[in-house]
This record gives sequence, C-alpha cells and structure tokens, in this order.
Amino acid sequence: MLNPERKSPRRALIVAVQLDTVSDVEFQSSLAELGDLAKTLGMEVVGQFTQKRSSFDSTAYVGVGKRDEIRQFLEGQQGAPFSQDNPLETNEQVEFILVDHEISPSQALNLENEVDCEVMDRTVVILEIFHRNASSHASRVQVEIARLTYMAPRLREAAKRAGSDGRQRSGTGGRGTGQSRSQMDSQKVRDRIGELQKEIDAMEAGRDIQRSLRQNQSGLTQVALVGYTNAGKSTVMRALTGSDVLVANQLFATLDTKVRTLYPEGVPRVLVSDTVGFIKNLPHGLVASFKSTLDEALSASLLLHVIDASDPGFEMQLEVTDKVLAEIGADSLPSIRVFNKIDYLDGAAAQAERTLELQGKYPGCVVLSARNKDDISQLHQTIMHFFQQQLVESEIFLPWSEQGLRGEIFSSCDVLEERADEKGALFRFRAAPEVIARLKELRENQQ
Ligand SMILES: Nc1nc2c(ncn2[C@@H]2O[C@H](COP(=O)(O)OP(=O)(O)OP(=O)(O)O)[C@@H](O)[C@H]2O)c(=O)[nH]1
Ligand SMILES: [Mg+2]
Repeated sequence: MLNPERKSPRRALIVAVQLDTVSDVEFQSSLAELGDLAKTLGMEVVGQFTQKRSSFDSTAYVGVGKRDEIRQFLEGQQGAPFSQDNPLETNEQVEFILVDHEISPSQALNLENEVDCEVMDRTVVILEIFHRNASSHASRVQVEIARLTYMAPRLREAAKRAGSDGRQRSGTGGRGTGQSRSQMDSQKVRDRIGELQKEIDAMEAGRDIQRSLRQNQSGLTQVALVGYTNAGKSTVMRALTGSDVLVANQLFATLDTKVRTLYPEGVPRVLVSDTVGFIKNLPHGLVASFKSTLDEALSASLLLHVIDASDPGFEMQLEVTDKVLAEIGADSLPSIRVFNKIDYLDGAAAQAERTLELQGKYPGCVVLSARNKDDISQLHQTIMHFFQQQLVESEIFLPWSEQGLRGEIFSSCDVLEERADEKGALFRFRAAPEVIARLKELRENQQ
C-alpha cells in the first residue's frame, strides 16, 4: 500500500495508448489529469511513454516494442548516476507505472512482469484516492466494496499464475487490504462484499428516513452542487452557507455529501448539498457505490452545475458531468450552470468579455468567482429567485384566541401583509404549496 505519511514523492512513469478515435487534445488532457491524480497520491511523474494504436495490445496493453523501450529505460536507471540524460537520482527509482486506462488483470500482470515494475491502472489510482479521502463510515464501506470488486478478478488471475509458475508480485489491486492474494480467495471476497453491501443497505434506509424528515420540515427546499472534481463545489458551498466544508486543491477532496442551510436564510429555507466530484472514466464500481452520494442530488429541486472555467478542458468536464447526471436520471431536474474561477482572468475587461462569451454559448448560465463576495450574493439571489417563483400566494385568518400559528407563518412564509381587526389577524403571504397545505391543516385542527 502507498504510505500517505511518506514525505518524498514516489516516482512514477505514465504509460498510455492513444486510440485512433481519441484526438490529441483529449489525449493530452487525459494524461494531464492522470498526472494530477498521481500528484494527489503524492507521486511525481518523471516521464511518459505513449503510443498510437487502433486497439490495446491484448497481452500487455502496449506493444512489444514499447515494452522493450520502457524496460530499457527502467534498467538504465538502475545504479545510473544522476545526469542530464538520467533525471532520476540513483536511489529514487521509478516505483510505479501508471496506465491511463483500466486494463485487464492479465494485461497488468504481463506488463508488470515484463518491465519489472508495479503497474497501477487509472482505476486503481482513483480507488486509492477515494480510499484515502473517504472520511465517514458510509463512504469507507462504499470504497471498500469498489476495491474488493476490482480486486476479485485480479486475485484469481494472480493465484492462477502463482499456481503455474510460482511467481508473485505485490501487484495491482492487492494493496491496502492487508492480505496477500493467496490468503484471500474469491469466495471470501464475495462474502465480504455481501456483508458490506448489507451494511450499506441498512445505512441507506437510515438516510432515506433522514431525507424524508428533512423534506417534511416546513418549506425546505434543496439545491445540490454537482460538477467535475476540483471545479470549486465545496468553495461555493462554503461561501453560500458560511460553513466549513473541506476545500482543497486536490481531486476528490469531498467524498461525503454535506448538507447545510443557505445563509442568510430566507423564505423558503433552502438546503445546499455538496456532492462527490465527477471524473472521466470513473471506475464503474465507484459509480455504482457512490450512487447513494449522488442520490442526494436526485432529491434536490435544483442543481448547480459548477464548472472550472479556468481549465482548458472545461468543456469535456462539463460533458462528462452531464453524461453521469443523465445516467443517474438527474438530467430532468432544473439546473443552472455556474462557471467558476473567472478571477483567473486578469482584469475586469477580460472577465466581462469571457462572461459574455460563456453566456452566449450557455444561455442562463452564471459566471463568477467563488472568492468574490458580490458574485456569491448574486448567486444567492439567483437561487432564492428560483425557489420564490414556485411560491404561491394565500391567506389565513387567526382569531386573537388562536395565534399559535403566527410564529410558524412568519418562519415558513414570506408575509406580504398582516391586517388586524377586532376579531383577529389576517395574514397574506407567499409560501410553497406544501407549506400552505400544512398550515391550513394545522389551522383546521385548531378549530
Ligand atoms: N482562484 C480561484 N480558485 C478557486 C475558486 N473556487 C475554488 N477554487 C480553488 O479550487 C480548488 C478546488 O476547490 P474545491 O472547492 O475543493 O473543489 P471541489 O469541486 O469541491 O473538489 P472535489 O471535492 O475534489 O470534487 C481549491 O484550491 C479552491 O481554493 C475561485 O473562484 N477562484
Ligand atoms: Mg469538494
């Protein structure tokens, strides 16, 4: 397992195949993202080996020639003095090969054996980050399920190899579980996944209850922040709610949904939830196991799709998020695109020009910097406006002897008028239809 305490970065090489269908820009941005993922794990990428192909090599992902090149490069590092040609210090050998795709267990093991260096594919890199950043019990269990699901076929493959040639590496997917491949047969892994799944189901039942309790509270409406990892969701959340959610220049800093009240509070009261970030090629196991986190987005009445406008690949990131939202059925929810980090552009004129450009291309979007107070209060207004549009006008008369609901009316409704006569007070207000229905019911019960 990677040791998160270790100070000096561990060296890694990126190895990637560019398929015919992938443009140079897409390919480069994917490599840059893998580099960021590696950095998040405390690794330093010291080089990359890429290859154009129409499909992956079925034996070991990259072709024979490329494998030779990598092996020679790695052998060249062994004991070689530090020099211009050898950017690696003698004692700091490359420890990992990072592959920018999810590859099969046999491809990973063949590549490992041939170049004699541990291989981590994109999925295992992401799983490792999720494993490190998961802080609640629920997210730890979910990550564990995803890791075991990923590991199971790899354990089988490794056991097969160990049986046939006796060779065993520490290898792909086996890290972090505290058990070697041979100790854990696939039946045990399946049993463990079953146990963990039961735990998740029980937790989900609890969460559903909590969610419905929240929804039953007077006039509560919810907005969910969604978007690509590192787009600034938690920063926007913090600014909108005055809360202290974790903000970090890391990928997947937020793994647990947080729910807070929009501040300053208005009518209706609005809850804001922060969600896990999306990424291209999110491991399937994680999409499934994190569905419950994204479910929070599904129960929202409005989505704020946060996009890092300063990232050259923001359009791809926007598409990935839209695609995942569609996959979980959240594409029918009303949503506002929030282009963030506009402060990266120098000067008001450049920012205004970019804002116009984005608004032309994405009608109805909001362009802002989460670090700018005025921008945040405008966003606050936009959110309130959205929910206020859904309020309807109504009135209730409370006789002087039955003023018990007065406080409730003021806290859950936008009171337009309070008219008093000798019999009591008439309240004219705007509120969510369900709040009005509940107030009327309470009023009838009083009579
Ligand atoms: N300059 C600038 N930086 C920002 C802005 N908003 C967020 N950031 C920075 O971007 C980084 C990521 O912000 P987060 O709020 O953690 O992003 P996130 O979308 O919650 O990320 P994950 O939880 O990892 O998915 C942090 O270093 C923030 O300080 C902004 O408007 N301007
Ligand atoms: Mg976050």
